[in-house]
Amino acid sequence: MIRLYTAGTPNGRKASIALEELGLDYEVRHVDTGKGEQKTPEFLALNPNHKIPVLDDDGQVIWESGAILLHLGEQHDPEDRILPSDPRQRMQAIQYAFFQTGGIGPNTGRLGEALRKEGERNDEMVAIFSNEVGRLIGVLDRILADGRDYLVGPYTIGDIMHYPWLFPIWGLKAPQLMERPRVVAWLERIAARPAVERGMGIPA
Ligand SMILES: N[C@@H](CCC(=O)N[C@@H](CS)C(=O)NCC(=O)O)C(=O)O
Repeated sequence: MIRLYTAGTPNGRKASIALEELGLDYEVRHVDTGKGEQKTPEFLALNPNHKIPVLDDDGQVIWESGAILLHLGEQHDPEDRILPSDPRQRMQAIQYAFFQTGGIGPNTGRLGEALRKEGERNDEMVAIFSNEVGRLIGVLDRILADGRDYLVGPYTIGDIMHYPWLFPIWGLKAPQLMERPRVVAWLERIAARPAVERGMGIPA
């Protein structure tokens, strides 16, 4: 029995995309972070860091989106749909997952916060995070420059980790992204996957 505690945010969607790619049966528990449901004693018993996503896989509780995707790849992916069994490719997939959690994730998150601060918008912070997001998109562009379809070559957790964070930047047609046609083409390939479309819609 797999249960996903999630919300309609980029980190939550990484987990639902991975579950959909693997075709697993799972129950969705919507955690309303706007109402503070992630800070209830029940939720804190699952994740002391009060954040979604959390996965309960038959009693094993896992938090941190990267750890959840790695667990799903290791335990539920006999056909290498998200985590290659080839050791070199597997390590590269893990590398790109780490790269996302230390790169695009926090910097896009902080950029969003700096932009949302109405009346007290900190232009210096906006510039710092915006430049860093642009630089990281440039790194992705360099990785894709040899014509590979996905970050490792085959589609992996490394792509899944990045997509939901880049999706809103793509939607805004931000120049840092639109000036990188290789990165846009990579996002289009990911977007065309039916499991990605389903995963992005969870929770409904
Ligand atoms: N490093 C965590 C970040 C998770 C995270 O930031 N979740 C946000 C939603 S996208 C959240 O639950 N925020 C509620 C809170 O901080 O109280 C991961 O990758 O899972």
